[in-house]
Amino acid sequence: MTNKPLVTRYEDNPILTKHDIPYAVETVHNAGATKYEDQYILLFRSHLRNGRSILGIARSDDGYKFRADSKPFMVPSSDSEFSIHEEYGVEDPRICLIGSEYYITYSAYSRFGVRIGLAKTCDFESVERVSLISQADMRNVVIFPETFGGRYARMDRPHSEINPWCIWLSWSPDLVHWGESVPVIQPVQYHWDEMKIGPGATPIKTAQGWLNIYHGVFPTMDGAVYRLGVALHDLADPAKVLGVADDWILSPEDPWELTGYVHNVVFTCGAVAEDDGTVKIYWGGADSVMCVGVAKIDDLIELCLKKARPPLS
Ligand code: BMA
Repeated sequence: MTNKPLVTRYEDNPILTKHDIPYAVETVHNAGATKYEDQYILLFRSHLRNGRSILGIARSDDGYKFRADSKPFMVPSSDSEFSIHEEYGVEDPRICLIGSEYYITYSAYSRFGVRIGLAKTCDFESVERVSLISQADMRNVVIFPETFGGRYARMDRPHSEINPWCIWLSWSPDLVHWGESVPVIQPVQYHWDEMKIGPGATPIKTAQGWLNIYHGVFPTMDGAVYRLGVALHDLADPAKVLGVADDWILSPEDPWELTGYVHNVVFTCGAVAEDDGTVKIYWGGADSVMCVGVAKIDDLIELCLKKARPPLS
């Protein structure tokens, strides 16, 4: 292995900050990403001045230069089924295209804990809530964009006071009811992700398997450091992990990743695979701004398989 970074940061990072948003927000971070009708879409999280979060939308022709819409895309619901669970805000969306619908999983925060909400849109103009799809406490849910034997699969990350905080995989017949959950990747002691791990971007289908770009956290005397890592899941059975890369692929380095609302954080909720074998990875820097970088998908897969550690050890 050379010292060459696997992810090449875009030279004009950060690509979106609060100064680019036409309404009052304090941060722009942790955006889900996808392509819709030749446009790149970022659904980003913003803290308001009361510390609670809403979701905004920004669009781009090239995946680098984004323009935010004049209004937020999702704010806490006023419909009683959802409002009781979204009182403290909506956070960290992931986008998954299934058929012609874009499904959005997001964290719904309230005095009762954090649950996952499912919403959908077919045009990124209007959005409809479908259901709450987890109990408290759960964060970081990413749905696989295909079914397996007629069932949907998702990766999730239950909270627990009992370590370790693993990545789990659950199954569903209808995207609403989920079960048969199993842990699939576990943090490793004194590794860069020893404190906790969680799903990041919606998995990317490759010939060798599903590429999972996730986040891992290491505790230091100066607080937690959030980094990104990769794992490869079996194409036919995503609960089977073919390899977890021992090394991280991205660590906070740029000034806007090292300091901000929460220091030392790179956190992804979305990536877009391109036809040329590269992937644009989008990440929040220090819970304050949005950044992008490019990696070769084959390099990430090679790291999963050739520099692997056991998924559960
Ligand atoms: C996690 C989540 C993320 C956030 C990260 C770093 O627990 O709250 O939304 O980016 O912490 O603060």
